[in-house]
Amino acid sequence: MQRRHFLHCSACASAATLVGCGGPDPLPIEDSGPGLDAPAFDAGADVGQPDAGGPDSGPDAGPTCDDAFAGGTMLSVVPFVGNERTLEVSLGQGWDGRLYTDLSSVPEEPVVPNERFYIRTLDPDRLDRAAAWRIEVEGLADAATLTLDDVLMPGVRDMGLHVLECSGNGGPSFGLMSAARWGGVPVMEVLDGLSIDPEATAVEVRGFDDHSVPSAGGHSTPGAAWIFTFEQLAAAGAFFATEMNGMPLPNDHGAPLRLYVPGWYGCSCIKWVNSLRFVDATEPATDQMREFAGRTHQPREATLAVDFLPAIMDQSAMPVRVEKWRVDGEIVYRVYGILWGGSTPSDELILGWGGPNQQLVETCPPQTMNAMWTVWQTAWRPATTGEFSLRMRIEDDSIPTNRLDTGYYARAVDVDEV
Ligand SMILES: Nc1nc2c(c(=O)[nH]1)N[C@H]1C(S)=C(S)[C@@H](COP(=O)(O)O)O[C@H]1N2
Ligand SMILES: [Mo]
Repeated sequence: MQRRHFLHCSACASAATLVGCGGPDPLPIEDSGPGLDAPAFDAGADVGQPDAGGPDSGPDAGPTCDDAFAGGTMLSVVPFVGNERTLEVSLGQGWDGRLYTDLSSVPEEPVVPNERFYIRTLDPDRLDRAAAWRIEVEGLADAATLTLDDVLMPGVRDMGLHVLECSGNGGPSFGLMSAARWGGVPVMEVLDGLSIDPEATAVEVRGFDDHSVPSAGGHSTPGAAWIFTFEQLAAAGAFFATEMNGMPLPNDHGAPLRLYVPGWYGCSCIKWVNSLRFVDATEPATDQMREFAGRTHQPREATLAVDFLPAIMDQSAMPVRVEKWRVDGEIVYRVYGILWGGSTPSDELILGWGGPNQQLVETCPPQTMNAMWTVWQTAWRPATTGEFSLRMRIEDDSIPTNRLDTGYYARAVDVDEV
């Protein structure tokens, strides 16, 4: 297995610039771009990536991909078996309100526009938006009421590109996962402005969570709150977000203020934040932490907040789109996917499709940071027709990939022609 022309393939140029590896951002992030509505059915040398004209596509861009698809024709997109919901309209109400992002467009558009960003729990109908927003400081601290101006005092700034995944993102409904550029204020700066008692070790961040329509079957329990030690917040670079993709935070995503904890699952990223309660190590875990204990892979015996592990996303990967191509009279499948999460990420990523069948995929830019997802792709030539489960694996065994290794992110495709 060779690692050829990594960093230079055209599909990678936009992702590279988006994570800041390749000069100015060629994609205005508000622009929804051509996405899959305008697929490159007849690809020329550039394989139809929409970033032509970007800084990496000029004559000085160095060698381009020795592309397995150059001169070929894309015949179709091969649907995943047991296809996920990708409606991109909000469904349900209140706690059960959902919008599933169509992940197949991530290779063209790694930053998801606000109106397509996944939603888990819609804007609470009982939230009074006419009243001034207040954040109560409670517990082991001098009681105070913060207004948005207090919280924002040090100044809202760019907090970078980050992927968010619901811990309940899972087949067949992959799509509770998106990435955006966030703006806000680091949590630790806000805490620095408060008088916190010396015995406090952690803070419970609570959000408004009152909806008139209960969750069907009691699936979601009321009360959105997560407890973090100060060290956890500092280490993750947690921030209070007020902007998303250069726009004010949308109501469904927690306006006017949400917590964002880079690298942690979405369930810890409390929306509509209205209370900061300081606690010590005797504090029990919140209802929300218990509701999501299984999905955030907590030890069974965890009852106190301090017994909970950081709800981080281990490094994971999944195919997001499979295309069928004809190149030089031969059928070749083009598999695109994403790679994200982990604190010591590796880009040695392997696609397996049953038995001993496996090959290294091209990941670029190398996933040296865990904040944003990375796009990978590979030319896949299954030997026979039939249904195949495409399963990713990280080569380096020292990297924790428990969820990935259970087959959680495997996607099946039906190959009708080889
Ligand atoms: N107040 C409140 N915050 C919340 C939730 C909620 O139900 N209420 N859901 C959490 C869950 S489970 C997820 S995955 C993320 C989803 O954020 P998004 O809808 O902006 O994508 O918000 C989190 N914050
Ligand atoms: Mo979630």
